[in-house]
Amino acid sequence: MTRASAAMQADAILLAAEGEQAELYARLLRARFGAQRVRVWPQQGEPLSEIGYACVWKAPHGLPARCPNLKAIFNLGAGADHLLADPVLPDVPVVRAVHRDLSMRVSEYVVLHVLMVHRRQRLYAAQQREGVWQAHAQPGANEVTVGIMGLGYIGQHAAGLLRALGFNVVGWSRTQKSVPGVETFHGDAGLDAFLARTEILVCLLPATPQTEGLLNLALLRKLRRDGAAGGAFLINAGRGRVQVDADIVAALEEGALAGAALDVFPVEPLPADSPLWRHPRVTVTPHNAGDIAPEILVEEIARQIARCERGLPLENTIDRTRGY
Ligand code: NDP
Ligand code: OXD
Repeated sequence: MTRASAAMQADAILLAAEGEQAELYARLLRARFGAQRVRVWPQQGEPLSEIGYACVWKAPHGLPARCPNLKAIFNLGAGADHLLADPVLPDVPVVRAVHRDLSMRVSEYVVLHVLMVHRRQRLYAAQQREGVWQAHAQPGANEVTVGIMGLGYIGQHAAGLLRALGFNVVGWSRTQKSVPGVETFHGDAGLDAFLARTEILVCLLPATPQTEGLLNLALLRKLRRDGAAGGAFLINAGRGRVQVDADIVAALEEGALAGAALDVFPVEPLPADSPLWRHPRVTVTPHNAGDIAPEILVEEIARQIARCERGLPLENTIDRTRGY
């Protein structure tokens, strides 16, 4: 068999996923494609030359390179930073998770924490613990500005929901974007103006060499503190490597930040000795702002494999030069 025909015939699917959903993915893939066609890491056995497609989430680096006839890699999430860090990643299309279901779930997290800030929920919870009945002035959502960093698929979805609740929404992206009802800024040149307008900063950026460490003390000091929100707040549901944990703590201590809700961290799980765990104005969640429903993603993968087999280009592929 020639190399080209071996590649054509390779249609087995490798699943290499970390986490509690790995077994569910294995069941769903077997049900959708047939047990014969699905190999589950680390029991996949050899030869890997039969593998045409790999479905991965935090898989060991080097594994895709062992599949000589790979046609595409499906990342089981939106952010592909772990996969792209594989130094020997084969030069095949990498498809990431893009679906309204995922955007909705991450947007729920964003809206939840924007409203927690806006409705002073931390203050009322403290009052309840003390049996204190006291109302505080409540501004309208239209008096508060939420700034979204990352106006991609998820950022634009969250922006639409926040607009529907009446918030002023501004957004920042790498390239110029036009989003209905949202004042947009882009690039280094637009960053300071975006920050000066923003009271509640929502980060929905991918981790790339350009975004690494962006949420540092110098940046947090540029947020608007004297608006109706009563201070500046940070919500990060993008990637942990975009933030500098020690700088967030410093910003909280000096008053540049009034509070933070963090779903992602440079080191996950968040180390037990991190001061963020116990900080009274920080909410920590275990990187679960949004996972796409595996049933939906497996159907998406099936749709894309069918495209690939008809010779059509794959959708939602990562641009490796941009890094997302
Ligand atoms: P997209 O790729 O659709 O959007 C990324 C956005 O970030 C784009 O607007 C892009 O700008 C912008 N961006 C990238 N680099 C820069 C930069 N250097 N400067 C300014 N803006 C930049 O991604 P999604 O919206 O689908 O997802 C966003 C991220 O959310 C994912 O990468 C993932 O890391 C994270 N995520 C986290 C989850 C969680 O559970 N916490 C769940 C799902 C996703 P431009 O529009 O110009 O390209
Ligand atoms: C993702 C995630 O990128 O869950 O999808 O973090």
